[in-house]
Amino acid sequence: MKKKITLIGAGQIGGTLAHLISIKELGDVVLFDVAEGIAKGKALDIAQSTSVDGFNINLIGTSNYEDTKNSDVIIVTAGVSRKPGMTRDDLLGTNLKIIKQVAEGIKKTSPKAFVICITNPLDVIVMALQKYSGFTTNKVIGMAGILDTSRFKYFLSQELKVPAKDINSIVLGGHGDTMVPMPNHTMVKGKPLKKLINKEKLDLIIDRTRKGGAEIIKYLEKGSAFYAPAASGVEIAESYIKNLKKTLPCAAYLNGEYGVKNLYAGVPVVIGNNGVEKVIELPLDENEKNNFNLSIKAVKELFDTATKIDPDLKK
Ligand code: TXD
Repeated sequence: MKKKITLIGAGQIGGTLAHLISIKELGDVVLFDVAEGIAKGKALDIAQSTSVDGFNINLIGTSNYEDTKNSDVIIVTAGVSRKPGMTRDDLLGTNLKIIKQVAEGIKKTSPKAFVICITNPLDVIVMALQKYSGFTTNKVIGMAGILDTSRFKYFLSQELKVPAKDINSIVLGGHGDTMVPMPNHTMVKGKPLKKLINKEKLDLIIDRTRKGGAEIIKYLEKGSAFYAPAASGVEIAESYIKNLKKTLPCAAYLNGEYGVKNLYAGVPVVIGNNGVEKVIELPLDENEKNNFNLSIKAVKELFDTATKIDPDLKK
């Protein structure tokens, strides 16, 4: 049985997701957007590459939730993105309203879906999406850690002149300036990173990783990163659909793990056909623990701001 994958938001990331999912033949694609023409136009454009790329899936574009009915996977990118000089947190008010509409749409039509949220500010928006939809916490997850880790690995690979795929690493915490790259949990071709790089260079790379999104926004002037974010979202969807049980850094619901309760934040999780199957607790040293806790504090504060904007989130 072919899977049905709905992409809510057919903008830069939504369109790229549709293309990658088609090429990988992960399932039939429904591109949904309030701007109906964009959804229809992109779906038709990708569909017209079927014979060139040889994939066998259907694509449609729509602005009607009925067309998304009984989706297996939903990836949400609906919302506004940052302009130069803005932080992710500046998007909160607008994107909360949009996410409320999205949650209402998908809970009526696809109550059994696995939902991957990409919209910023990520950790708070994914938590709002879970609360507004009422879906179980194992079925709602946020994508950010895969992207942040991939950026960290890329910058390291350039510095150390090794392929990024030879680097094992992880970035934890919230998807903001307080994210926590983990040099102690980074191995390069089986060797500990700290033996291969001096502190000064490592600090520069950590800083560049934290500001990885802003660097691209500055170049683009209009819009934010979309190729790497889309590739990262697809990795989660694929692990769920094919039950690969990959361990991936994602914004997941924490219920006591890492000493955090009732909050979404970036941690390694196992993704299989039950959604989030396990939260992996890495041992953290003092410094890592402090940085992780600072990041959690920032997520909590932003969630408190969100509850002031919409008291429904307190429920
Ligand atoms: O790591 C991560 N999580 C991220 C997140 C990395 C990069 C960008 N990230 C965030 O993803 C970014 O800050 C935005 O909040 C989202 C989507 O980024 P994208 O670049 O795809 O934004 P676009 O191109 O503006 O597309 C958003 C689309 C646009 O076509 C709108 O018409 C649509 O969202 N939109 C809606 N669709 C459905 N329903 C509603 N209500 C709606 N409102 C707007």
